[in-house]
Amino acid sequence: MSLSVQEFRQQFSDKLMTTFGKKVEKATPFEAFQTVGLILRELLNRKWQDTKGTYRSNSQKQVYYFSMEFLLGRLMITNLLNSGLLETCKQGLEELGFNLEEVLGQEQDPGLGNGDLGRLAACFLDSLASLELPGHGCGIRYKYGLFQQKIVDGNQVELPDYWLKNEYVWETKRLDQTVEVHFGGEIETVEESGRLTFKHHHYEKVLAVPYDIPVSGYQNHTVNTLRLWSAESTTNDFHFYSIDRKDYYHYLDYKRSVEQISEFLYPDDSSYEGRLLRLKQQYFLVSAGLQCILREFKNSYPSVDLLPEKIAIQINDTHPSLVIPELMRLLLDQEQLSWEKAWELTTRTVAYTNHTTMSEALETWPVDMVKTLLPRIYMIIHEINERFCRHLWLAHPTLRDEIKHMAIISYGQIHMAHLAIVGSYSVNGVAKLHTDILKNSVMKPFYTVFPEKFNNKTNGITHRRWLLMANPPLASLITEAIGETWVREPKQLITLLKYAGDAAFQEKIAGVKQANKTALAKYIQERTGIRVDDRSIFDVHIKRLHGYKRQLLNVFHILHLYEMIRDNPNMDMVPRTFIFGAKAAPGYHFAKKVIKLITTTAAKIAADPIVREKIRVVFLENYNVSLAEQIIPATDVSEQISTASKEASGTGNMKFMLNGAITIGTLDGANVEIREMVGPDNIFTFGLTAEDVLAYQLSRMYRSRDVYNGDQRIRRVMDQLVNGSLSNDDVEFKDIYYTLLSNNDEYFVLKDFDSYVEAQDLLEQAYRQPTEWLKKSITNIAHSGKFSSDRTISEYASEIWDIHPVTISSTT
Ligand code: 26Y
Repeated sequence: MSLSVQEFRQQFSDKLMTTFGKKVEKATPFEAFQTVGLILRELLNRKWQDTKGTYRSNSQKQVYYFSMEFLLGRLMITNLLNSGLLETCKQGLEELGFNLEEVLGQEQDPGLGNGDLGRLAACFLDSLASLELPGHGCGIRYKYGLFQQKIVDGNQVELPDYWLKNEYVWETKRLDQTVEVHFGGEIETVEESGRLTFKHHHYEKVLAVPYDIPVSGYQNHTVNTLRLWSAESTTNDFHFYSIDRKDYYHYLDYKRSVEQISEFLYPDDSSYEGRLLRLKQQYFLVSAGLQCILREFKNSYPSVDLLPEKIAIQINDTHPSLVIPELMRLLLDQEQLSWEKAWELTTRTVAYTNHTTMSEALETWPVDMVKTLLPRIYMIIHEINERFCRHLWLAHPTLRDEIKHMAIISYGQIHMAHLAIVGSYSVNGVAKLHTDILKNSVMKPFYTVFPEKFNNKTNGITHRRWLLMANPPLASLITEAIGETWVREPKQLITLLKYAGDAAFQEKIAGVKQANKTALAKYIQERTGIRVDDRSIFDVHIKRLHGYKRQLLNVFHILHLYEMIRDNPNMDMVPRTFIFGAKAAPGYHFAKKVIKLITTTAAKIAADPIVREKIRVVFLENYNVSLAEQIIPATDVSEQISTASKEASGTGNMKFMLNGAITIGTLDGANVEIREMVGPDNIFTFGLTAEDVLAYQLSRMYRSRDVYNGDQRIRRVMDQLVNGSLSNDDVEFKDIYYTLLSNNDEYFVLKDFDSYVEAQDLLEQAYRQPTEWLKKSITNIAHSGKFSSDRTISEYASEIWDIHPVTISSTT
């Protein structure tokens, strides 16, 4: 649907008047934003209807991506670009006296995710719609997203993220699609005409109300659905006006407890705690989502036997793994199928993606908790476990010693990853190395039993958001050189290789990077008051704060440079700006100390007239999707320095290379595949390999203290933590110090220090050769096509889901 600038202006002033009762001259930027949103929604609604209609009439197989997190970022720019209205809107708004950037800036980031796993889900939705694939998201509409981070006196302070305070223009409440979810109570088993039936009594009833967000594809007619569930109370079961008002007070308690369910997103990432409320959230999502899918399915198909032919359910980590027993429950108790039939349908419908091998992130729920909260679900899990263990005993006698490690229920805990593997037809890791670790070490016995289930799907990112939208000057430059097919077929970026050594093209690339750096420098100054040298190397480390991601290693390198510059103020080095952005889980003490260490180091350097000429450290608060979009286009060096084997994939690494940054990284996650693509000359790798790390963990032969004793540079750096030179409070950084020395440095920071410093030196030398550096940069961009989520999603579609593109026919 195309709209002329004239028509846009007309619609804008009409909508503004009908919605806000205002004339254009009086509208605030926020009202302008809402108004554009409403115009777009009307356009999207038509396509949305057409998409649903086409899927229905074609009896199309559809996939549902279940995830506790969707980190969408702003949607206005995506929707404008996808509808082909960006230019029209920009011009129209300008003519009306608004600035597009300012209007776009009004949109709140819906922070419905922690980090990579949630952002991956959002990239997947974009690729599904852009590839015209029938696939939808299913999640929770948290009232409060991930906390807003403020830095106060160098420390992280968390503030609530009430992202819904202004009406969210993209969502539509679908009251008519409400379903009930039941918690607690007891199960009565009765025999009815030769069949056991299970009656649920005295349960707590929760209403699940869906809010739908349209997911538009890039300049096509597809609009898929992201359905987010909100928990609401029912009023029907209470006598509000009873004489003693007892019922009314009960109602208030009940209402509070229900609304808690979709109140907030848990701010933990990679560290798991078995909290009752989180279990409630998980079941709420799963039960609401499945009931709704099944209801729609039964309206379209004669028999649930067709389920696996028509529907695939992908679970994003184990967080929604209760889909397995819940689907069993619906098929057994509601559809009256036999156990065998229900199990066959379930295990041919559900597929599981694993995102971590770290034991502290693997979910287990206490049996007692599940039994009390979800009594029927517990019975079903118990039965699945019995049958699985019996099968192992009979069919895999060589694994008899392993059974206790493979059981779904053991030592009073339910192991969700085991449940997910047993109950699904596909188990995938998110990068080659990660999948290999799953197969050969962490999930090895399961791989022996179900080799056919395991497969790899290396992650990807949507290059439309992360290049076309986040870095328009670079996108234009690429299009000028190789045409615009790369936008739909990112693999075409490879044709840029022929310009890698082209002086004129290099100069243009350098110009774009410089302009982006200047813009970021300006932004940093506005936000923090810090003036950074936009000619220095922009060295960026942005991601969640976690021990294994080793922000600490980066800080140690900075503190080492500090010492070197103090020793030799005339040291010849290229000035560098180290930029950090990271949120720490509120209860993660160590991570918060690392933030304090970064901010303290930043302050110390800023106060030192000699050192600050050469290095600067900036910590940008409240790192989120929108901030990433500002930083990544301006980055020279991408820090991807996790302890090898710990980062399943990473996706930031891909966003940086797509924007021409050079990676300094370990051979971990998708870094390994990036290196394979660009070749060892175009990436700086260092440190222990995953194999080394796993071997050290087994042999327990690593002694961090020996490294400390043997390397004077490390001693000098570490001594700064405790000798008062960083902080007057001499206990401030003691915990970090002892984690590394007394607790033996779980993440091998000291062990990798030397090779990190060496890699940083090599990198600096390379940077001094602009022609070579630009060649590397262009080579990285050229090879980034492989890391588009379009590639990832095409693989899921053909190898796991068996879904196919469908062109949406217009009914209007
Ligand atoms: C159980 C709960 C506390 C929990 C919540 C969130 C546990 C884990 C998470 C999030 C995990 C996560 O973000 N994992 C990341 O998944 C990415 C997408 O596949 C990978 O790129 C990344 O390496 C991995 O750490």
